[in-house]
Amino acid sequence: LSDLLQILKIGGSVITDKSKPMSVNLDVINSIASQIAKFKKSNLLIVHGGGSFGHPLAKKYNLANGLKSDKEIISISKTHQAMLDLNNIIIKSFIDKNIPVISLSPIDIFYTSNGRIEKSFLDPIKTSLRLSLIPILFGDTVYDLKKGISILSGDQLVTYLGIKLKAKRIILGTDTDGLFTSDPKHNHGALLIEEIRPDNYKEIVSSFKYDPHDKKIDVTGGMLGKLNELINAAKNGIEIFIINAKYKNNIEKILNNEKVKGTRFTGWNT
Ligand code: IP8
Repeated sequence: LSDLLQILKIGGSVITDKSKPMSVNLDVINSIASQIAKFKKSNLLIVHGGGSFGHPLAKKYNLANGLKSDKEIISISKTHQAMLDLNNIIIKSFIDKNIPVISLSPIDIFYTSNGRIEKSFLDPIKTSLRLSLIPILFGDTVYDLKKGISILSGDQLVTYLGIKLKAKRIILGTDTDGLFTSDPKHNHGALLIEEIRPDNYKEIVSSFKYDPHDKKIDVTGGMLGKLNELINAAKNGIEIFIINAKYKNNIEKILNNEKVKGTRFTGWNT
């Protein structure tokens, strides 16, 4: 069962409008739901990002760096609730299309230590998958053994779950056509990196720099953070794709193993 598991992450910039706090791209959410509704096999797990729901609040209260004073306790409630609100919109859209999803909150499942997952209780995820439900998790506020509170990104989640649940593939649906040599939205000379393999990944990682545009509202590390998480999963033999989830039927195609423009990590064992 588990060797066929596919994990799909839907980026916050796909499903929300990052320029406006608390705004969703409902057309995109509904389109992704319709595409997933056509995917008839089970063994799918979905994670979504925070976009304009989680990130502005997490940044305002600096939650990724822990809790500074007891007065800020309410910021945890607000940030987690913002993620539940976004999750609820997605869950509703999926259930409207008859997709058997189940929402699971990471704050109930994971503890981090200095921002990295330290403990987890995966039974609810495993049981959901066994019943052919599609668990939907999200980037979330989580309790941290060292800092009190932290932000667990969807990217860390998918790589951790990919490795623990022995997923076959991880698919990252983003708002660009894959991983580029620089940000294609701000640099016309940016080139698509088509394949990441054992012989070229080190060179690619070291050529990457923090992108100031990306960092502005994204508290969990932007593209470089994403890349480092993914290399970790690729080294465990998981095949990974970064594709544009806003483009037509890309999600449907990739789930069905059809070719889609994007970046592919071949998956290898070191
Ligand atoms: O967008 C972050 O999740 P991400 C979630 O996957 C919050 O990094 C609460 C900011």
